[in-house]
Amino acid sequence: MNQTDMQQIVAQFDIKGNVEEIKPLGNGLINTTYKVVTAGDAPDYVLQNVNNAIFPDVEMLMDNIVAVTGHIRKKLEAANTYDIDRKVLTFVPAKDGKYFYFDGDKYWRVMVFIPDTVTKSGVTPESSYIVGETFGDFQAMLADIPVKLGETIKDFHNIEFRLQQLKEAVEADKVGRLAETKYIVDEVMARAENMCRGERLHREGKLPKRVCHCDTKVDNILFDQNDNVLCVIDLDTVMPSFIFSDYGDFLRSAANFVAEDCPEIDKVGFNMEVFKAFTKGYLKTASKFLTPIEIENLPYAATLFPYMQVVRFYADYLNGDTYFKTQYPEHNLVRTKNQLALLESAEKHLPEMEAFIKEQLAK
Ligand code: GN1
Ligand code: MG
Repeated sequence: MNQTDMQQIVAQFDIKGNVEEIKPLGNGLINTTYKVVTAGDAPDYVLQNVNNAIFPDVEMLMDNIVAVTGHIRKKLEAANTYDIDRKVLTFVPAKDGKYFYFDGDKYWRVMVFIPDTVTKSGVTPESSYIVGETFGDFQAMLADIPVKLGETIKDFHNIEFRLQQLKEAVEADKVGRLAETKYIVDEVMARAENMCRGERLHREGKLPKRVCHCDTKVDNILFDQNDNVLCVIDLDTVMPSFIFSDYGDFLRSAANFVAEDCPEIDKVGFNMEVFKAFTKGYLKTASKFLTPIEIENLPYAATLFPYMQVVRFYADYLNGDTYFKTQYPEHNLVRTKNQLALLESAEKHLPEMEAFIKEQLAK
């Protein structure tokens, strides 16, 4: 797409100032992002093309995001917070009042660019503590949002649904990969009943769904230049889920000693230092609204997400790699084995996790 086409898209939105330049920004894997530089004192903007193949209902997605950012803004205003425009994202409506513009092919949205920020990837115990605190606070601010959000990806973190998808993949065995890897099915099935605990508790009315971020990584936080947290970004997967989503998925990605696709499976392991720091930060901000059942099941959540990723990666492997991008034929199998090893390691640490959480709450 050339500058003139992009300028025309930006012109559909209610922005201030004259556009000088539109250039690529960041390196997201799902959406495509640009920075819109304006002349003089007007703010700069972020223009984003929302991946409609992954997010089928962009209108619902933007309704969610506008509700969530609006609610957070009100909370920050009520608390007399300083510098609010740097602590929550601000989306700009299109000229027709909608928060997106469809050009006949792609969906676009615009938000105000927050200057002088830093993003990080990778974690240390210190950054895990901050991320725990930040996501706990994010959930706490949204605990009383008055609207019901939509599910931007239906059944995204529903393990019963993910197991059903795996069963279908096993039955179809589309590309003949089952025979050699069948032990993985046994590993999955042996744990299935226990892992569906969250869905069961929900049906029994004992476990609520709350607004969760559902992609909790340190990369999804903006920091200022002095390492203070400004705000949570990448809100496309914000939707109703068990709080386990944010707690468990962060640990899955951050508390592994190696990357999720590291083929040296003997190096995989659950890092209790990261677990402790993250949990400490999370409980600091989240324990005020969590129920006893939610707290009691945090260690379960730390095992649920490696388990869910085993189920999703393995199903994709059996289906012939149609969902997750792969760089070589066995990539999804390597990821599956890696996450299975992480699951086993986390399971061994369950008693230690439980003891740590009790100790924190007693303080
Ligand atoms: C995908 O795109 P990324 O890496 O943020 C996936 C997550 C998985 C993750 C595993 C929309 O997230 O659910 O946990 O890969 N996102 C979607 O690497 O399916
Ligand atoms: Mg993401």
